[in-house]
Amino acid sequence: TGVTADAAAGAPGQTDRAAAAARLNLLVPQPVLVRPSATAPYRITPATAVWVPAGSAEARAVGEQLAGLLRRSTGYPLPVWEKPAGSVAAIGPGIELRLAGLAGLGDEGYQLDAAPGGVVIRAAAPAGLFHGVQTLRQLLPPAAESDRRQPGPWLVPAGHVVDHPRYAYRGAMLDVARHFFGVADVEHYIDEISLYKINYLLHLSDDQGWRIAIDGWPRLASYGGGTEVGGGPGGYYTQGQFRQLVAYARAHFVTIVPEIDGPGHTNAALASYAELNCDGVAPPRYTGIDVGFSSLCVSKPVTYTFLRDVLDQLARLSPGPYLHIGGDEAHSTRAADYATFEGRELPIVADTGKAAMAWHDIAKVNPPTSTVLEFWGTTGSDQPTAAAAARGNRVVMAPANRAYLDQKYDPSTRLGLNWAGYIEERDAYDWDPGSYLGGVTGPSVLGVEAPLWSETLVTMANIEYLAFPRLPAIAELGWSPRATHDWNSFAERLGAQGPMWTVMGINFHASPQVPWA
Ligand code: TNX
Repeated sequence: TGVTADAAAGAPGQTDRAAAAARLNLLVPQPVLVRPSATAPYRITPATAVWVPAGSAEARAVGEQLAGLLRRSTGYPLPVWEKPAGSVAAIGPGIELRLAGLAGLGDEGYQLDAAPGGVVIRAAAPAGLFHGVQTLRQLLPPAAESDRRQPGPWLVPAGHVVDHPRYAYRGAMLDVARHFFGVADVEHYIDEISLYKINYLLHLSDDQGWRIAIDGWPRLASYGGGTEVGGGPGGYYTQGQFRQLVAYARAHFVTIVPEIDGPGHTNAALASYAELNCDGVAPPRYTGIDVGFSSLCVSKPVTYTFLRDVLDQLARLSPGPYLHIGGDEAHSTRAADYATFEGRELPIVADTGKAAMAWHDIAKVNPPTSTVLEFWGTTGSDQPTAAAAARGNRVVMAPANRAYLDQKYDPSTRLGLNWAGYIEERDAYDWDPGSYLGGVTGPSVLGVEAPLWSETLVTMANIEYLAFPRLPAIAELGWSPRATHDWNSFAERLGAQGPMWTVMGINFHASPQVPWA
């Protein structure tokens, strides 16, 4: 009996059950522990409810997201009900999200149990419930992700999953400066990255565009935001729109880390305000793809007034712990000036109450140990970064020849650049953020990031083509225990994501290295 015949008969058959059981071993990122059980699967039916703990608006919102998603494809009512506080009795039939302390799983960890009577996801905090729900989405048939009613049956394989992240920081920087992407696109990307338990995002300014309205400096957005690579119209977020993005990210347990790059990568700001230039002359706006030609004026007091205004406002708009201040490729700033500049900017960040994040170029000025360094190099050694790690700075690993989503897969890839090399799926997966960089191991590693620079990207489909399937590889490096690292296992589990991406309309690169289901 095939899937269609089973579904038509109304009862799940052997094929559906076997497919469900298989899905338990096809998760990305691989959980810490997966134990299948021999019992029948749980079947979502018209009687299924989603239960949430009383008194947590955040947990309730996670339940509403799940119910909303599954109502579209199942056509079932899937009401969201609060479970009375203190009640321990089994309830059902349903999917229960339960807030409960679980030793050693942290705020992002969760435990998922599926049995014929229902599914329970337990976590210490709403973030863990959210991540557990992402796992549940992969346990259901791909058709569950459809926005139209599908036949089912909706089987969740019986089993036990215990899970928590290897690293706290799992980023997916999106460059909205080289080409501007509006709120709807960024929200769509948040949907896609959060399915893989990515939790940090966003690059907001560069030579080609300034993308956030700043009170007191209106020309940054209105003029500096008014173009992009290739000369298109560009755009920017009002502070209201930025708040909307922050809230949307937060509802997906993603933290926005706004990046305002400096002293280089600043032509859009320099073009907007003549006084920011040492010679007092504003350069024209820039729509090419060179790097390293612009610099804020290190000696002028107005430079720091400008930075304080920008960073103060961004700090108030962003609830996360970090402000990213760039610091990369300052080829037009003399070394002594670079040190002076960072020596003035880092205390401004500290005054906002946030910790600074910066590209690892900043390691050479001995930033305070609270500064998180983002490593974008392509070799396994960098003396200043290793020295900073030895002093106590933490490092996010984004080696360009492994983690840069903007690099081409191979010479035939039409989008992207190739200065760091070609990155096929296995290159993106087969490295260890915990030992890649000499002297930066163990607790020095805060996590990973998969930057997506947008020099060549114009549409959401362009973004998806470079991010999928490499983003899930970096997500797994950031989440899964090192002991589970195995290319063959990953390739098979990744291949099983294909049908779901097709249902979701994700324009992915069908890497020839992956056995697509
Ligand atoms: C280098 S690596 C950059 C970006 C470019 C990218 C293109 C780094 C911190 N800066 O400005 O967009 O290469 O791949």
